[in-house]
Amino acid sequence: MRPHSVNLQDNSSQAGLVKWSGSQAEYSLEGEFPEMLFTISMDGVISLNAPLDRETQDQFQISIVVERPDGREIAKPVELRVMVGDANDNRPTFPQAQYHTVVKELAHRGTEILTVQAADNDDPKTDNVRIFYRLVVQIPETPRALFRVDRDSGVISVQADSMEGTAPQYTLTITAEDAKGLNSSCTVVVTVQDENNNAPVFSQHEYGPYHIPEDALVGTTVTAVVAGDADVRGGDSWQVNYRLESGNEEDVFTLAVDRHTNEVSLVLSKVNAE
Ligand SMILES: [Ca+2]
Ligand SMILES: [Ca+2]
Ligand SMILES: [Ca+2]
Ligand SMILES: [Ca+2]
Repeated sequence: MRPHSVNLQDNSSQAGLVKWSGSQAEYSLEGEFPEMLFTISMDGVISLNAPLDRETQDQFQISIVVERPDGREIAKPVELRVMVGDANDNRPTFPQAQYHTVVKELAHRGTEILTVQAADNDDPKTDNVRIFYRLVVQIPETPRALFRVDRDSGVISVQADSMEGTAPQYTLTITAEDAKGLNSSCTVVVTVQDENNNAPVFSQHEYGPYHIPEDALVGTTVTAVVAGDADVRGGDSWQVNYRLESGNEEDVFTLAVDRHTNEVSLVLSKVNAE
């Protein structure tokens, strides 16, 4: 015999399902379900006594056993299949509350920096798990719209033409929303990685003249100058290397660089042995 089929709604506890039209019979239910979830009355009315959860169990096979008061079977048990339809009772959630990623300063528009993916436990065959991503907050706010998130894929990419001159770090809030409006969010911390896009520049084309006393000792500093570099102070792209290009054929001078300030000293390294 084909089982009877009943459709119930996820997350609800509507009652009064089936009435067995029998006479002088005792009813009982058998099957794999939590005790007392389904009960059958003396009239043969099957009741649901607690909310169903499709995400725990999406169908039940129940046998309705009908017996005479003296225990003799009236008929073969009736098979009842209860199907639980999905309700949108799960919001999409991200596996992590916070993500960290890096974007290079010279990254161009469209560069992908991270993909976020939320999961939704509702029925995959329904819109209850159809997820849309949105970037809702960028801190700091300016320059505006540096990044975007693809609505369907969760791919976060650079929206600006250039990241030059931006803040060193941005915090983005991304939401995932299912087609029925349940949502949650995560934050993405984006660190902008400096690149070497600024050459060191001397503030003057020419320094001096400087006068060195005849009796100056080896180690005397003649002068100290600095070439400014607009890359991030202290980073590799900011460190300046100097060399004496000409005029020091006799090795009279050496250079000493202060790594903390980029300042270079011209130091007397040889004195004239008369
Ligand atoms: Ca559900
Ligand atoms: Ca959902
Ligand atoms: Ca730079
Ligand atoms: Ca530089």
